[in-house]
Order: sequence, then C-alpha cells, then structure tokens
Amino acid sequence: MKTSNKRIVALTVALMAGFGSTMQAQAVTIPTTTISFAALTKVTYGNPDIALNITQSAGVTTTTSVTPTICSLVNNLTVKVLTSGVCKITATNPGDATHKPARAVTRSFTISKAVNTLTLSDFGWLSMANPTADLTTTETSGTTTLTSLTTRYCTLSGNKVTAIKVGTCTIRASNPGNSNFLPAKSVSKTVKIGLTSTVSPPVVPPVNPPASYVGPWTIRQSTFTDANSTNMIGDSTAWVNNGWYHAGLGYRIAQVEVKSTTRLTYTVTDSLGRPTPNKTVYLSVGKRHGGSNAKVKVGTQSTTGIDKTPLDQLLLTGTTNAQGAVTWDVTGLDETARAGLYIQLAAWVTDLGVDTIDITNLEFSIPVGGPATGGGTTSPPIEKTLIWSDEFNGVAGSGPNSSFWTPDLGDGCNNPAGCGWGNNEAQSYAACANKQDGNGSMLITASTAAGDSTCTSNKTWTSGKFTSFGKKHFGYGYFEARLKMPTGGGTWPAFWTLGTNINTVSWPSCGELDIMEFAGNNPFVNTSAAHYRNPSGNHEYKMGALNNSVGLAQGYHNYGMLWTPTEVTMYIDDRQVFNVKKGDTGLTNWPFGPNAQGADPKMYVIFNLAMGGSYGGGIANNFNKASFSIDYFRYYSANGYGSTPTSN
Ligand SMILES: [Ca+2]
Repeated sequence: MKTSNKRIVALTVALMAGFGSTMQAQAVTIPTTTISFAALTKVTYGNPDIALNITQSAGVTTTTSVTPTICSLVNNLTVKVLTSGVCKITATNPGDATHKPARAVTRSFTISKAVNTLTLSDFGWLSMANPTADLTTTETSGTTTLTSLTTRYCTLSGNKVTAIKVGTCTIRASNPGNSNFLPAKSVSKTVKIGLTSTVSPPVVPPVNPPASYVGPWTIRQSTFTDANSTNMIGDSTAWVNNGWYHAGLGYRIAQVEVKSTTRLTYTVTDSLGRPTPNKTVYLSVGKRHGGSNAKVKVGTQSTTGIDKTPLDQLLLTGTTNAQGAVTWDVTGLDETARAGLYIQLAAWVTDLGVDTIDITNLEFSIPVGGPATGGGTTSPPIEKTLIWSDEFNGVAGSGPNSSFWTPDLGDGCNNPAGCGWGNNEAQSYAACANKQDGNGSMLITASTAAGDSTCTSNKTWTSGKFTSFGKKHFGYGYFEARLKMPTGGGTWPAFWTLGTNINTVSWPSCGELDIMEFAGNNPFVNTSAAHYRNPSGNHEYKMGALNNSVGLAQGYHNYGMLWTPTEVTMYIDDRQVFNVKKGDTGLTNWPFGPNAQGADPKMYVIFNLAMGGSYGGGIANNFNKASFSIDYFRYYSANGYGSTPTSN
C-alpha cells in the first residue's frame, strides 16, 4: 500500500506542473462543484438510520450535523436519529483541481415523537374482604401516574390501591410522554367494591425465598367466634390441668341446623406466629373417647354415629394453603335436631398431646328452617298484619299465577337494562324455567340443554324471572319470602324490588331494594342492598351482608324487609342484615319516601335466578341444573305502614 501511494503522489505533481504552464498561456473558466442533495422527509423517533443520497460533480462531499444533539452522521452516508426535533445537515465540498468549491447545501427535516402505549392491569378482585391490589402498568416510555377518580371509595399509594368502603372504584393511569414519546392515551379501570369478591386475586409468586417455619405449631379454627358459639374455657383448662392435652387447647360448642353443612377452616401458625403453608393437618371426626353420636359426612366419608373408642371414627388429613389454612365441610346426616346430638372434631398438626389441638363440637340442635346462627343482631319482634300473599301452592308444572306475576323473558338485549341484563349475566330467561312443584313451592330452575332439554333459549344457560309489575304494586310495609338457595358455583338468585316509576324516571332514580341476593360461589353469605341516584347524578348503593354458619342452600330461611318512608331494614330469620336511613344517603330526593309533591312511592316485587355476571362470578362446570325455591311471598302492614297492593 505504501509503495502505490507514493506513485500516485508523484503522478499528480507531474500533471499539475503541466497544467500550470498551459494556464499561463490561455484563460480557462473553472466550473463550480455542484452538490445534488435529495430532500430529507419527516421521520419518527425510533425509525432506522436514514441513508443520505448525495452526488456531486467533483471532489469529495463532507456532511456535518448542525444539530448534533438531535442527529449525528455516520461515515458521511447515514443520519442517526438521536431525539425528536429538527435535524439540520450541511454538505460541503472543497472542489478539486479543476472545480471550484461547491456552495454549501443545508437540508432540514422534522423528527416526530413516537406513539406511547399504556396499559393498566385489571383488579376485579378488590373488595372489603380483600381491600388492596398492586396495580401494574406497562408503557412504551415516560412516567405513568395513577390517580383515584373515586377517593371516597379507594385511595392509592404508589401502585397499591386500597378500598375504603363499598362502592365503585375508578383508577386512571396517565403518562405525559417525554422528549421522544407522545403523551399516552390515558386508561381507566373501574371495579365495584363489595364486601366480598367472587373474583380471586391473581397468584403472585413469592419474591423472597420461602421462610423457614419453626414449631411448635398452633392450630386455630376460625369459623366460629364467641358470638355464635359457646367457648368452654373452664372445661378446656381442666382438661389441660388433668394432663390430657397440651396447653393452648381450643374448645367450643357450636349449635347448628340439622342436616346443614358447616365449613370449618383451621389456620396453622409457627412459633413466631406466622401462618404456615404446606403443613399437614389431621382432623379427627368423632374423636376417640369423644362420645360423638351424630352421623356426618366429610368429603366422601361418613361417620356412623357409634363411638369407636379407642379409635377415631374418621381420621382425615389435609394440607395448609399459602395462607396457612385448611378447610373441611361437615354435613349432618341425622333427620331430627336435638340437644346433645353432636360430633366432636379435633384438629392437630403433629400428634395428640403434642403442640396445640383445636376441638369443635358441632351440635345439631337447631331444626331445619331454624335461625341461621351466623350472627347479626336479633331484632325486636315486628307487629305485622298479613295483607296479601302468594303461597305458590299451585299444581305441579304450572307457572306463576298470571293475575299477580308476569315472566320477564330474554337475555336483556330487548330491555333497557341491556344485553346480559346490565351485569354481564350469562342466562336468557324463558317462561318454562318458572314452575310450581305441586308441593307448595315455586321453583326457578336454571339449566343447560343437558340439564333440561325441554327448556332452552339462545344462551347456554336458560333460567327464570318474574315480577309483579302492573299487577301488584306495594307501598311501604313488611315484605317476606321463605326461600331456599340453589346449589352451584355461579348461581345468583335474588328477591328484590324496583320503583314502579322505572319507565318514567329510569333506573336508578326509581330506586332498587335488594332484600336478598346470594352467590353459589359464596354459599354461606346473603347480602342486601339499596340502589339509588346520588345528588351528583350517579348510581350509588349501600350494602350489608351476613356470613352464616350454615350453607343457605341447605334449607329454607325467611328473608324480610321493613320499609318505612325514611328507613329500610333487611332481615334473615329476623336477624338484621342491612339498614339504611334516608339521612345516611345525603339524598333530598330519596326514592323510597314521599317525592317533592308528597306522593308516596310504590315498588314491585321480582324473583329471579341469574347465572354468572358481576355478582354470581364464575360458573362451575360440575352441574347443569339448579333450582331456587320460593315457598311463599307475604306482604304485611307493620309499624303502621303498608296497604292493599294496587295494579298501578
Ligand atoms: Ca308454599
């Protein structure tokens, strides 16, 4: 390479000497070098490098970025985009021996900001029972900010949202972008905060390695509290003093309804009080020396009611979940309730006599239809006078009496509520789903074609709904229905009322009173609620719930509502579930009392069985038919309120 370079230099010098003598003899015009520089078009940040397409009549063109913080040049050939803005490139060329230098050419073009995409995670599991959720956002660039648009109901701390009370929580994510990215389109997510949620929180894998848990272990059953069971402190102390049990024995008697199912949940904690996952727990059903005489079924196994001392009647094992808890459902098999009919259930971790033991005696001393023993204050008796009732004592297969009731039909798409009846419900309603059983009850049956091929619709699930609209309108008083809930995850039966002015003022201005709602996914809980339009013009509701100690599908219970012009109270078996007073709502136009003209409102009654949707949750795939049973609907005057129902 060195040798040939020297040769080129020598040749050039010889040529220039020759030209020099010619120039002195003749005047020759030397042309100016021209640069041809194709226009640069607008680009977007993030685009690939841009090739420069420069030609020149002579010489070597050099390019320079006038705006080096916005764009730079690579090898004179390509433009590298550094940030958004206006990029300016200058091309120069000194010419050569036969060409004058070129006039510099400058070209500029705009580098636009790129699109910024923003997403916000769902958090449908938010509820008062599970009040926090960690939200995640993804964004192309920039800093995303989360804001609660409903600070009365939920607040934010960083990316953690916390529910404050039952209502609706809306979170907005926004991102202003930055020097290279446009502001993102903001995203909002809304969730209804109930007392409980049927949507499970996402499983978050543990970030830290699992803690090493250290015994001795403590086991405690959490189903019954002192309010609804008898905590036999004296007895259990004596048993420990006698040396029969390790210190820390837990013991209680809980009275439950005969044939009911009781869900017993036990939590294991370690020596530091930490809930301990993955721990084997033993459950003795009809504990040795326990004298248990009730017949019960747990899972697939049953006891005989005959004490097998010195053996346990059944000895089951379970494993604690991530929260350190393990659950068993115990169903009574005896027909007749009586005091002293019990099963003793003992749970322990390592062995009898070592670590803590927790004993529960379930006493099947409450008859079917007796009070649910899940708490709630028993209310003073309400003086009631029966005004009207439908006992549903019609012949088998007959629908509801058309003098009183009209079926609602379809999937909601034909109704102002909208498709899915405004709650993303799965069923379509058909009249064939409402049938009296000939045995004193009306059954609303939800079924798939596999469950009942004679009653189908345009949806997988067909079910029933009927209302007293236009036939029986009620003003104040006491409403009561004796009801048995269906069995099956996703079932959502309801006994409720709407203002009869719904077609003129629309929902929720007409007011809605939910005397009873139930989700088969949450079989021990009934809820009640009042819905209305708040002073800001938005839908608002207040809600109450009772966690019963019996599954509500196990038997009939009485669900009632006392409605006066300024207050509404809901009951199960005369235990209060929910109360709302006009003053609680801040409403001047309370839809459940006299309007501005002093006219009293009226409401009509609705029974229906929905499937899935916002309250029913996921539909289990282990059943294809479930019935909601209505023994009667009765309407009373009470506390001076209530009058004969009218048809308008
Ligand atoms: Ca009846």
